[in-house]
Amino acid sequence: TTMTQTAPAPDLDAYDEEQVRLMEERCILVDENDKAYGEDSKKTCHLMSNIDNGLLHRAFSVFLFRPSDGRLLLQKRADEKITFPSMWTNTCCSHPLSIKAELVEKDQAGVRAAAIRKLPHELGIKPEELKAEDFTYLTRIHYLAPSDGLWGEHEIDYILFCALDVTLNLNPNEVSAAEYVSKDELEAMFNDPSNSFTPWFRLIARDLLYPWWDEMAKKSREAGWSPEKGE
Ligand code: DMA
Ligand code: MN
Repeated sequence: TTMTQTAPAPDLDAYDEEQVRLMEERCILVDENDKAYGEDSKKTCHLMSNIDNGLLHRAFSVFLFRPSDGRLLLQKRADEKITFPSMWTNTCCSHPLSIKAELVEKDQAGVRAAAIRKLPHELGIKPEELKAEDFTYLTRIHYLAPSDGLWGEHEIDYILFCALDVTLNLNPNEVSAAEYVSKDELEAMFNDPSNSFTPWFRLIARDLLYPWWDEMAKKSREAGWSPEKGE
């Protein structure tokens, strides 16, 4: 391909063993039009040296709302995460992998399958509580964000919303805390300088979240729920 040579792998001994293992996952490489052209390791995809050479991969971000009160489920990333550790972010983010089921593009089937794989892995939600059609696909965003000098993100990120009651059983290697928040509670968190947030969550909150949150609440009201309790 035209891609320039990727950098040599850094020494990962300083990081959490399980998170290092997950760096061997195979991400889907895409061009700026989200056309898939290959695969490479999660490690290769998230090294800033490769991102600086244009390496781009496919990802997803789930925003899950509690139907009874319209609150959004946030997670705090575990201290063990190699990229963006210990930051508050949306419900769940990860990557569809370069495997048959997660490469399917029609109706975003691959991304939905990846969400149904990762919500249980990170938050302990039972797979039988999740169906592909529970997710509303909003849009894709292309963004680049450094984490530290070594690591970063450069993705085409599929945004998925859902309103669903779920049971939580956090995986401490992935998530150190989870909280349902109203808009006011989220604003208060943003205004508290002791909290840090992932750059993509800040971006989506700024550009996309609130109108859709209102839309979600309206649909919930029509279905007989009472989201205003969460305001
Ligand atoms: C990557 O999330 C995806 C986005 C949209 C930033 P992540 O770092 O949480 O991935 P994973 O859970 O697979 O480590
Ligand atoms: Mn990524």
